[in-house]
Amino acid sequence: MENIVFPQGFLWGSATAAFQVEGATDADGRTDSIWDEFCRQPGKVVGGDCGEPAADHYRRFEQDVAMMADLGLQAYRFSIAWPRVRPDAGEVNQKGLDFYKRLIDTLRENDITPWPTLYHWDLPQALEEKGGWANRDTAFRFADYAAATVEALGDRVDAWTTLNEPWCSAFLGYAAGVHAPGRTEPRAAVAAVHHLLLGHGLANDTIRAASPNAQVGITLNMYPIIPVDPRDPADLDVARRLDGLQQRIFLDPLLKGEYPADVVADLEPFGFADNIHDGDLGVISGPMDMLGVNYYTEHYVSSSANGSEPGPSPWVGVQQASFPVRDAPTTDMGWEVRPDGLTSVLLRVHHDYPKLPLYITENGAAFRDDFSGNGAIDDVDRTGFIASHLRAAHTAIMAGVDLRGYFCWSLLDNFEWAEGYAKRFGIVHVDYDTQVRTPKMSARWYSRVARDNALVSVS
Ligand code: IFM
Repeated sequence: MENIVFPQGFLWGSATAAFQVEGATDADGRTDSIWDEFCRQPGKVVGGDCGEPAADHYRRFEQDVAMMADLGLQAYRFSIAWPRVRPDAGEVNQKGLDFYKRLIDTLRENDITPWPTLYHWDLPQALEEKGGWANRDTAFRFADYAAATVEALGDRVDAWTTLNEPWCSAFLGYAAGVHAPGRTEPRAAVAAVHHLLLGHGLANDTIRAASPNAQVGITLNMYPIIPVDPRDPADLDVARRLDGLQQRIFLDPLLKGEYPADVVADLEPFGFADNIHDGDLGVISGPMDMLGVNYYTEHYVSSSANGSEPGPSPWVGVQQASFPVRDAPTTDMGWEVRPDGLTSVLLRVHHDYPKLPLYITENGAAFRDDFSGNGAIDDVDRTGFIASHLRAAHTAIMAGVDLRGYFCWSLLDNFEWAEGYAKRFGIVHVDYDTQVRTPKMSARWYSRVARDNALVSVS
């Protein structure tokens, strides 16, 4: 038996996001998001199936909350769909807010802490038609949406997250074009970075004014970026640039009140600095109570194209980077299993930035799941993945990192964006034809970890 005990009060949860699980895309006044529109375009999403019925969570949330309670989960991280609350980015839609009221009340009745995120990539399509995140006005519309949401739900919520993984929204959506809205415009991508951060800052102010006792934070996806040859200046430079665009372009303005000078210089050809108005950095760097860290793998990068081909780079201005393949186990996403990288990112934030409480708001893995003869899914690989990452998180805590909780991604199998429904991240299996839920072995094991507040042997 391992003896890995987490600090008292450590929060154990699981996570989902609205468009990935809810379904009911035209119920109760919801209108299109950029993902509804993106999904209609042929070839954008594997399998072509998108928001319907997903895991039908909109209609089955009571059953799902009961399942979380059975599993002993203490918190549920979910996202609120902007196109439900302000359809077409227009007037407030009471029916949309009522859904989240019911969800939150059901969670609280079951002693599960609601942990909502305001934006997990589902921008109202009506705003994309006005320029999307490349348009500065979208940041202000986001603050309006945040204000309406907090006014309606603030008496029930103690922890708010503004944005999930703004890197994906900006670079995958506006530069690489592999996520909605599918644009391949580097100038728009770097404008989107700044406007997402501005939206965060404006929403942060709004939430703090309306709900002074609530904690407010943002969630970033973090990866150690490792040069293949640390003696090769070209590899080192690629790693610096990618780290700048992936991590520091978000962490520095949020936590230090300035953009990194090298990144601003790298992005000069794309007019990045032109987006920054006087006073913006003060708004962006407003006080925060916590930082969410999403961790999946490391990035191993080279300046030469040996290894994997560079391909269309979502990392603006780093066209020469390649991502060689190392000899390591990978998940069904093709991502290397690298638990030590989680310790590294937590230590990095701890050492390089002003200290604030951290939460792992996503960590988990897609693997191919098979039912065994007795109808169970013995997902040894996913269980092992989570166990190894919890060990890595614990190592960071022992080194002094103020890590307060862990949310496994994901509670339910769901819509994995451009990969469609083929990739399964859930600790609970969803049969998309019948909507039957089957907790996998990882769910039963994770349930014990949450109840014991300690890592128990994988068996
Ligand atoms: O499914 C996504 C989630 O929406 C955001 N973080 C990464 C997950 C796995 O790709």
